[in-house]
Amino acid sequence: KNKLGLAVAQMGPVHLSDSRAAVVARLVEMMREAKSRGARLVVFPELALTTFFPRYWMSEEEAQARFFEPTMPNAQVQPLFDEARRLGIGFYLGYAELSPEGRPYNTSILVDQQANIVGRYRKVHLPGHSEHKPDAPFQHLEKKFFDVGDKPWGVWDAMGARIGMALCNDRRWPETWRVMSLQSAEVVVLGYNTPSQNIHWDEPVHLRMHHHLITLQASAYQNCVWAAAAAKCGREDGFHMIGGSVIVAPTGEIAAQASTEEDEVLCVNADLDLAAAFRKNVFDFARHRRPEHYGLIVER
Ligand code: ING
Repeated sequence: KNKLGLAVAQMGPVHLSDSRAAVVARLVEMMREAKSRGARLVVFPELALTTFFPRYWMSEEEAQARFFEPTMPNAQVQPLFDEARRLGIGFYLGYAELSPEGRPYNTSILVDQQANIVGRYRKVHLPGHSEHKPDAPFQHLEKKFFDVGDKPWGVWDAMGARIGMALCNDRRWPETWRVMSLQSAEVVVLGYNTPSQNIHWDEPVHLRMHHHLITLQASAYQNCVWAAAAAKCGREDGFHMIGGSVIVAPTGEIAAQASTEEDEVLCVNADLDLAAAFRKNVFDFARHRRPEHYGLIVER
């Protein structure tokens, strides 16, 4: 059996007053629990090292000075890399990246069981706005603080599986998933920070969780992949974000789901062969896809 011990480490709130050292200690604690429960890969959230700072108006210079990582790894996160190597467990980590060229990205990395960075992804779908909305209860300034990613979604051979990475809003777009399943991804891992309140219209709060779950379940099924999604959630300095971290099977069924809005580890012994039946029949891309009729999707 082709099995992958797959864990999601959901994070509770990270407040403005929380140091990176305190945050990394929480990540190390959850990495240990994931390992003890048989995980070979643990998924941490988007922007895991800091509070969700795009909710605050500030200059790009201030944001970069306070919330971005100029190098990865660095002194603050080194304990996480050291623990990963000691335990022999791989991980996905979301953080705010200052690239070597000095460009700001909302980034995730895939780190293998020897603590080598084997993959890097820079968020393509940046939600929110770039102008100040002084009347809004909070901002969502990803379009101000981050550049659009410079590469499409990739898939890497690591931890004995073909692993694709995405970030938060990406999960709402079918193209994200198809680009990875066309590269034969077996597992898609992603972190998210999803405010429960919509600042644009009075959206019923239950819809946040509903859309989050149907998106992951449909996408996992339609692309024959395991999906592992890690929230950073709860009230960060009073601003609420949804939990609902999940591991979804290629059947579209939820295999594990968080029940708190705090630090919580989910772990599933994912059978990677489960997707084979769907790839061989319903979603045999070679036999059934008709790209000659899909052109509109990539037009502007
Ligand atoms: N957060 C939210 C997300 O896509 C959002 C923003 C929520 C956009 C709901 C549209 C609807 O989950 C991030 N960080 O992308």
